[in-house]
Amino acid sequence: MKQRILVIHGPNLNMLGKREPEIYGSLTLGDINTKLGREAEELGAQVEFFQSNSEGEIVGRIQGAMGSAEGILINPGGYTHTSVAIRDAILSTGLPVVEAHISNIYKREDFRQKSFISGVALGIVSGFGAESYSLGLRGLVDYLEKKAGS
Ligand code: CA2
Repeated sequence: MKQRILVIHGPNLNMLGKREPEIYGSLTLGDINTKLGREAEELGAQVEFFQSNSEGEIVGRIQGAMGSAEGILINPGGYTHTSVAIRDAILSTGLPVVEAHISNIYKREDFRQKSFISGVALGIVSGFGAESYSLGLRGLVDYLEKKAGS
């Protein structure tokens, strides 16, 4: 069975490639999604994309993933460091979640060094630029395939 992965991009990630390329690189969100789509196909998986600047919409989409996705790859953006609601939504679905960050949040400002999401994530990838998403996707699909085969 094809593993269905929901990819969620949090607030401001729609600005990728347009501002702050020294921190977040030059690829746009569209470029990253196209790359992930190709990689998912190579892995025999299927991806669906969602971006929102609104915490409530992200919570809603996570809840909506129950029954329509086997796993979630999420870059919660700034909500990483503030959102009990996104953490609770992840827990409520019971779906495996991989947290991805373009930058290495642990070598940035103190306030970025706390993630509300990591403690409920299957794993996290941080600091590899757009490649963090690709690495996260591979890890998640690998986990789901092993689980399905066991
Ligand atoms: O490194 C990451 O992926 C972050 O999740 C990105 C968030 C930041 O708040 C987290 O601490 C780490 C910010 C996303 C903002 O993206 C922009 C992209 C281009 C221009 C401006 C913002």
